[in-house]
Amino acid sequence: MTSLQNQIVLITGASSGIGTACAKIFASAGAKLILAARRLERLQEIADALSKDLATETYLLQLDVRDRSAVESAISTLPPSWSDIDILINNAGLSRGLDKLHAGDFQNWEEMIDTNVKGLLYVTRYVVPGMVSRGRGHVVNLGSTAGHQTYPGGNVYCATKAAVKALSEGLKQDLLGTPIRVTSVDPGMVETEFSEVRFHGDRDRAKQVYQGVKPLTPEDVADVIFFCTTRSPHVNINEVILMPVDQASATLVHRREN
Ligand code: NDP
Ligand code: 8X3
Repeated sequence: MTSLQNQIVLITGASSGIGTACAKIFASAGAKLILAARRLERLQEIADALSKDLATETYLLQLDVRDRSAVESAISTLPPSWSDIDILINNAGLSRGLDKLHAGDFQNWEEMIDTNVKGLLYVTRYVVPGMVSRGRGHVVNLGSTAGHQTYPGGNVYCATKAAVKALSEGLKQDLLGTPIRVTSVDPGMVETEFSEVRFHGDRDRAKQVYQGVKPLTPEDVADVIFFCTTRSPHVNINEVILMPVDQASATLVHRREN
Protein backbone atom coordinates (compact mmCIF):
# COMPACT_ATOMS: atom_id res chain seq x y z
CA MET A 1 0.00 0.00 0.00
CA THR A 2 1.27 3.50 -0.88
CA SER A 3 1.76 5.80 2.13
CA LEU A 4 0.17 9.24 1.94
CA GLN A 5 2.20 10.78 4.74
CA ASN A 6 3.20 14.30 3.61
CA GLN A 7 1.97 13.70 0.07
CA ILE A 8 0.40 16.77 -1.51
CA VAL A 9 -3.20 16.29 -2.60
CA LEU A 10 -5.04 18.94 -4.64
CA ILE A 11 -8.82 18.62 -4.35
CA THR A 12 -11.02 20.80 -6.55
CA GLY A 13 -14.55 21.41 -5.29
CA ALA A 14 -13.37 20.85 -1.72
CA SER A 15 -15.97 23.19 -0.18
CA SER A 16 -18.81 20.63 -0.21
CA GLY A 17 -19.93 17.03 -0.57
CA ILE A 18 -17.47 14.52 -2.04
CA GLY A 19 -14.60 17.05 -2.09
CA THR A 20 -14.93 17.80 1.63
CA ALA A 21 -15.16 14.07 2.42
CA CYS A 22 -11.95 13.54 0.41
CA ALA A 23 -10.25 16.30 2.40
CA LYS A 24 -11.13 14.51 5.63
CA ILE A 25 -9.99 11.02 4.64
CA PHE A 26 -6.71 12.20 3.06
CA ALA A 27 -6.05 14.41 6.08
CA SER A 28 -6.53 11.44 8.38
CA ALA A 29 -3.78 9.63 6.43
CA GLY A 30 -1.32 12.49 7.00
CA ALA A 31 -1.52 14.15 3.57
CA LYS A 32 -0.99 17.87 2.98
CA LEU A 33 -4.02 19.37 1.26
CA ILE A 34 -4.51 22.05 -1.36
CA LEU A 35 -8.22 22.82 -1.16
CA ALA A 36 -9.78 24.67 -4.10
CA ALA A 37 -13.28 26.07 -4.67
CA ARG A 38 -15.02 29.40 -5.18
CA ARG A 39 -16.35 29.66 -1.59
CA LEU A 40 -13.23 30.54 0.38
CA GLU A 41 -15.02 30.89 3.71
CA ARG A 42 -16.17 27.26 3.48
CA LEU A 43 -12.63 26.13 2.69
CA GLN A 44 -11.36 28.10 5.67
CA GLU A 45 -13.84 26.38 8.00
CA ILE A 46 -12.80 22.95 6.72
CA ALA A 47 -9.10 23.81 7.01
CA ASP A 48 -9.54 25.15 10.56
CA ALA A 49 -11.32 21.95 11.65
CA LEU A 50 -8.68 19.71 10.05
CA SER A 51 -5.85 21.73 11.52
CA LYS A 52 -7.41 21.51 15.01
CA ASP A 53 -8.36 17.82 14.90
CA LEU A 54 -5.52 16.31 12.86
CA ALA A 55 -2.85 19.04 12.63
CA THR A 56 -3.33 18.94 8.85
CA GLU A 57 -1.37 21.43 6.77
CA THR A 58 -3.60 23.09 4.18
CA TYR A 59 -3.20 25.63 1.40
CA LEU A 60 -6.38 27.29 0.19
CA LEU A 61 -7.13 28.37 -3.36
CA GLN A 62 -10.18 30.48 -4.07
CA LEU A 63 -10.58 29.34 -7.63
CA ASP A 64 -13.19 29.15 -10.35
CA VAL A 65 -12.00 26.26 -12.52
CA ARG A 66 -13.79 27.79 -15.52
CA ASP A 67 -11.28 30.64 -15.56
CA ARG A 68 -8.27 29.30 -17.46
CA SER A 69 -5.87 32.13 -16.62
CA ALA A 70 -6.87 31.93 -12.94
CA VAL A 71 -6.14 28.19 -12.97
CA GLU A 72 -2.76 28.78 -14.61
CA SER A 73 -1.86 31.49 -12.15
CA ALA A 74 -3.03 29.47 -9.12
CA ILE A 75 -0.93 26.45 -10.08
CA SER A 76 2.14 28.35 -11.27
CA THR A 77 2.33 30.54 -8.15
CA LEU A 78 2.05 27.77 -5.56
CA PRO A 79 4.83 28.20 -2.97
CA PRO A 80 7.72 25.75 -3.51
CA SER A 81 6.66 23.65 -0.51
CA TRP A 82 3.24 23.13 -2.14
CA SER A 83 4.04 22.89 -5.83
CA ASP A 84 4.92 19.18 -6.10
CA ILE A 85 1.38 17.83 -6.31
CA ASP A 86 1.23 14.04 -5.86
CA ILE A 87 -2.51 13.47 -6.24
CA LEU A 88 -5.00 15.59 -8.19
CA ILE A 89 -8.67 14.96 -7.46
CA ASN A 90 -10.67 16.61 -10.26
CA ASN A 91 -13.94 16.76 -8.35
CA ALA A 92 -15.38 20.26 -9.01
CA GLY A 93 -18.56 19.81 -10.99
CA LEU A 94 -22.25 20.42 -11.13
CA SER A 95 -25.51 19.81 -12.90
CA ARG A 96 -28.05 22.48 -13.79
CA GLY A 97 -31.67 21.66 -14.57
CA LEU A 98 -33.41 18.64 -16.04
CA ASP A 99 -34.92 20.39 -19.06
CA LYS A 100 -35.58 18.60 -22.31
CA LEU A 101 -32.75 19.31 -24.74
CA HIS A 102 -34.97 21.22 -27.16
CA ALA A 103 -36.09 23.47 -24.29
CA GLY A 104 -32.67 23.73 -22.66
CA ASP A 105 -31.27 26.82 -21.01
CA PHE A 106 -28.05 28.04 -22.66
CA GLN A 107 -26.58 29.38 -19.45
CA ASN A 108 -27.12 26.03 -17.71
CA TRP A 109 -25.41 24.24 -20.61
CA GLU A 110 -22.44 26.57 -20.58
CA GLU A 111 -22.01 26.32 -16.82
CA MET A 112 -21.94 22.50 -16.95
CA ILE A 113 -19.65 22.24 -19.97
CA ASP A 114 -17.30 24.98 -18.74
CA THR A 115 -17.00 23.47 -15.25
CA ASN A 116 -17.20 19.70 -15.77
CA VAL A 117 -15.23 19.48 -19.01
CA LYS A 118 -13.18 22.61 -19.62
CA GLY A 119 -12.43 23.23 -15.93
CA LEU A 120 -11.23 19.66 -15.49
CA LEU A 121 -9.08 20.02 -18.60
CA TYR A 122 -7.51 23.29 -17.43
CA VAL A 123 -6.54 21.94 -14.01
CA THR A 124 -5.21 18.72 -15.54
CA ARG A 125 -3.22 20.60 -18.17
CA TYR A 126 -1.47 22.78 -15.59
CA VAL A 127 -0.83 20.07 -12.97
CA VAL A 128 0.13 16.94 -14.93
CA PRO A 129 3.36 18.25 -16.59
CA GLY A 130 4.87 18.65 -13.11
CA MET A 131 3.89 15.06 -12.28
CA VAL A 132 5.53 13.84 -15.47
CA SER A 133 8.76 15.72 -14.80
CA ARG A 134 8.88 14.47 -11.18
CA GLY A 135 8.07 10.91 -12.29
CA ARG A 136 5.18 10.41 -9.90
CA GLY A 137 1.51 11.31 -9.55
CA HIS A 138 -2.09 10.18 -9.68
CA VAL A 139 -5.07 11.91 -11.30
CA VAL A 140 -8.54 10.97 -10.08
CA ASN A 141 -11.47 12.28 -12.10
CA LEU A 142 -15.01 12.33 -10.78
CA GLY A 143 -17.11 10.84 -13.54
CA SER A 144 -20.60 9.50 -12.95
CA THR A 145 -22.96 6.71 -13.86
CA ALA A 146 -24.45 9.54 -15.93
CA GLY A 147 -21.43 9.19 -18.21
CA HIS A 148 -22.32 5.57 -18.89
CA GLN A 149 -26.07 5.90 -19.26
CA THR A 150 -28.07 8.95 -20.38
CA TYR A 151 -31.38 9.56 -18.58
CA PRO A 152 -34.32 11.77 -19.59
CA GLY A 153 -33.51 15.43 -19.04
CA GLY A 154 -29.89 14.55 -18.21
CA ASN A 155 -28.75 15.33 -21.79
CA VAL A 156 -25.97 17.91 -21.31
CA TYR A 157 -24.92 16.82 -17.79
CA CYS A 158 -24.67 13.21 -19.03
CA ALA A 159 -22.67 14.43 -22.05
CA THR A 160 -20.18 16.19 -19.76
CA LYS A 161 -19.68 13.02 -17.73
CA ALA A 162 -19.33 10.95 -20.92
CA ALA A 163 -16.63 13.48 -21.84
CA VAL A 164 -14.93 12.93 -18.47
CA LYS A 165 -14.93 9.18 -19.20
CA ALA A 166 -13.27 9.81 -22.59
CA LEU A 167 -10.76 12.23 -21.07
CA SER A 168 -9.80 9.76 -18.33
CA GLU A 169 -9.21 7.08 -20.95
CA GLY A 170 -7.29 9.52 -23.15
CA LEU A 171 -5.08 10.75 -20.32
CA LYS A 172 -4.28 7.16 -19.32
CA GLN A 173 -3.23 6.42 -22.90
CA ASP A 174 -1.19 9.60 -23.24
CA LEU A 175 0.65 8.92 -19.97
CA LEU A 176 1.57 5.37 -20.95
CA GLY A 177 5.30 4.96 -20.35
CA THR A 178 5.23 7.22 -17.29
CA PRO A 179 4.47 6.13 -13.72
CA ILE A 180 1.50 8.52 -13.49
CA ARG A 181 -1.79 6.82 -12.62
CA VAL A 182 -5.25 7.82 -13.85
CA THR A 183 -8.54 6.74 -12.30
CA SER A 184 -12.15 7.62 -12.98
CA VAL A 185 -14.50 7.19 -10.01
CA ASP A 186 -18.09 7.11 -11.26
CA PRO A 187 -20.82 7.16 -8.61
CA GLY A 188 -24.59 6.91 -8.88
CA MET A 189 -26.77 8.77 -6.37
CA VAL A 190 -24.78 10.54 -3.65
CA GLU A 191 -26.57 12.84 -1.23
CA THR A 192 -24.68 16.14 -1.28
CA GLU A 193 -25.57 19.67 -2.39
CA PHE A 194 -25.61 18.30 -5.95
CA SER A 195 -29.41 18.21 -6.41
CA GLU A 196 -29.89 21.54 -4.64
CA VAL A 197 -27.47 23.07 -7.14
CA ARG A 198 -29.18 21.23 -10.03
CA PHE A 199 -32.53 22.76 -9.03
CA HIS A 200 -31.07 26.21 -8.36
CA GLY A 201 -31.62 26.13 -4.58
CA ASP A 202 -35.04 24.39 -4.53
CA ARG A 203 -34.43 22.25 -1.42
CA ASP A 204 -37.81 20.49 -1.49
CA ARG A 205 -37.28 19.31 -5.04
CA ALA A 206 -33.73 18.27 -4.18
CA LYS A 207 -34.95 16.22 -1.19
CA GLN A 208 -37.37 14.31 -3.42
CA VAL A 209 -34.45 12.88 -5.39
CA TYR A 210 -33.43 10.85 -2.32
CA GLN A 211 -36.97 10.19 -1.00
CA GLY A 212 -37.32 6.63 0.34
CA VAL A 213 -33.80 5.69 -0.85
CA LYS A 214 -30.58 5.09 1.05
CA PRO A 215 -28.15 6.95 -1.23
CA LEU A 216 -24.37 6.84 -1.14
CA THR A 217 -22.77 9.28 1.26
CA PRO A 218 -19.86 11.54 0.22
CA GLU A 219 -17.75 9.49 2.64
CA ASP A 220 -18.57 6.29 0.70
CA VAL A 221 -17.16 7.87 -2.46
CA ALA A 222 -14.12 9.36 -0.69
CA ASP A 223 -13.39 5.90 0.72
CA VAL A 224 -13.24 4.45 -2.82
CA ILE A 225 -11.03 7.30 -4.05
CA PHE A 226 -8.72 6.73 -1.09
CA PHE A 227 -8.55 3.00 -1.88
CA CYS A 228 -7.65 3.72 -5.52
CA THR A 229 -4.81 6.06 -4.54
CA THR A 230 -3.27 3.76 -1.96
CA ARG A 231 -2.62 0.65 -4.07
CA SER A 232 0.91 -0.46 -4.90
CA PRO A 233 2.54 1.99 -7.34
CA HIS A 234 2.35 -0.45 -10.28
CA VAL A 235 -1.43 -0.91 -9.88
CA ASN A 236 -3.77 1.40 -11.81
CA ILE A 237 -7.48 1.19 -11.07
CA ASN A 238 -8.87 2.62 -14.29
CA GLU A 239 -12.54 2.99 -13.48
CA VAL A 240 -14.84 2.33 -10.56
CA ILE A 241 -18.64 2.41 -10.87
CA LEU A 242 -20.44 2.49 -7.55
CA MET A 243 -24.12 2.82 -6.72
CA PRO A 244 -26.31 2.51 -3.67
CA VAL A 245 -27.81 -0.97 -3.22
CA ASP A 246 -31.15 0.78 -3.83
CA GLN A 247 -30.10 1.80 -7.36
CA ALA A 248 -29.72 -0.51 -10.37
CA SER A 249 -29.46 2.02 -13.21
CA ALA A 250 -29.86 5.76 -13.77
CA THR A 251 -33.63 5.41 -13.70
CA LEU A 252 -34.19 2.17 -11.77
CA VAL A 253 -34.31 3.11 -8.10
CA HIS A 254 -36.01 1.24 -5.27
CA ARG A 255 -37.97 3.60 -3.00
CA ARG A 256 -39.55 2.67 0.31
CA GLU A 257 -42.85 4.17 1.52
CA ASN A 258 -41.33 5.96 4.53
P1 NDP B 1 -21.60 19.43 -4.33
O1 NDP B 1 -22.52 20.40 -4.97
O2 NDP B 1 -21.84 19.08 -2.90
O3 NDP B 1 -20.09 19.91 -4.50
C1 NDP B 1 -19.63 20.44 -5.73
C2 NDP B 1 -18.29 21.13 -5.51
O4 NDP B 1 -17.84 21.63 -6.75
C3 NDP B 1 -18.39 22.29 -4.55
O5 NDP B 1 -17.31 22.26 -3.65
C4 NDP B 1 -18.29 23.51 -5.46
O6 NDP B 1 -17.62 24.57 -4.78
C5 NDP B 1 -17.41 22.97 -6.58
N1 NDP B 1 -17.53 23.74 -7.81
C6 NDP B 1 -18.62 23.88 -8.60
N2 NDP B 1 -18.36 24.73 -9.60
C7 NDP B 1 -17.07 25.13 -9.46
C8 NDP B 1 -16.21 26.01 -10.16
N3 NDP B 1 -16.63 26.65 -11.26
N4 NDP B 1 -14.95 26.19 -9.71
C9 NDP B 1 -14.52 25.54 -8.62
N5 NDP B 1 -15.27 24.70 -7.90
C10 NDP B 1 -16.54 24.51 -8.31
O7 NDP B 1 -21.68 18.12 -5.24
P2 NDP B 1 -20.94 16.70 -5.16
O8 NDP B 1 -20.00 16.64 -4.03
O9 NDP B 1 -21.99 15.67 -5.27
O10 NDP B 1 -20.17 16.72 -6.56
C11 NDP B 1 -18.78 16.51 -6.70
C12 NDP B 1 -18.53 15.83 -8.05
O11 NDP B 1 -19.12 14.54 -8.03
C13 NDP B 1 -19.10 16.55 -9.26
O12 NDP B 1 -18.16 16.47 -10.31
C14 NDP B 1 -20.35 15.74 -9.58
O13 NDP B 1 -20.72 15.84 -10.93
C15 NDP B 1 -19.87 14.36 -9.21
N6 NDP B 1 -20.91 13.38 -8.95
C16 NDP B 1 -21.90 13.60 -8.02
C17 NDP B 1 -22.88 12.67 -7.81
C18 NDP B 1 -24.02 12.90 -6.87
O14 NDP B 1 -25.05 12.19 -6.96
N7 NDP B 1 -23.93 13.82 -5.93
C19 NDP B 1 -22.86 11.38 -8.51
C20 NDP B 1 -21.81 11.26 -9.49
C21 NDP B 1 -20.86 12.21 -9.67
P3 NDP B 1 -17.97 26.14 -4.87
O15 NDP B 1 -19.44 26.26 -5.16
O16 NDP B 1 -17.54 26.67 -3.53
O17 NDP B 1 -17.09 26.62 -5.99
C1 8X3 C 1 -24.78 12.41 -10.52
C2 8X3 C 1 -25.62 11.19 -10.57
O1 8X3 C 1 -27.72 10.20 -11.62
O2 8X3 C 1 -27.90 12.40 -10.61
O3 8X3 C 1 -23.76 12.37 -11.44
O4 8X3 C 1 -26.76 12.13 -12.70
S1 8X3 C 1 -27.07 11.52 -11.42
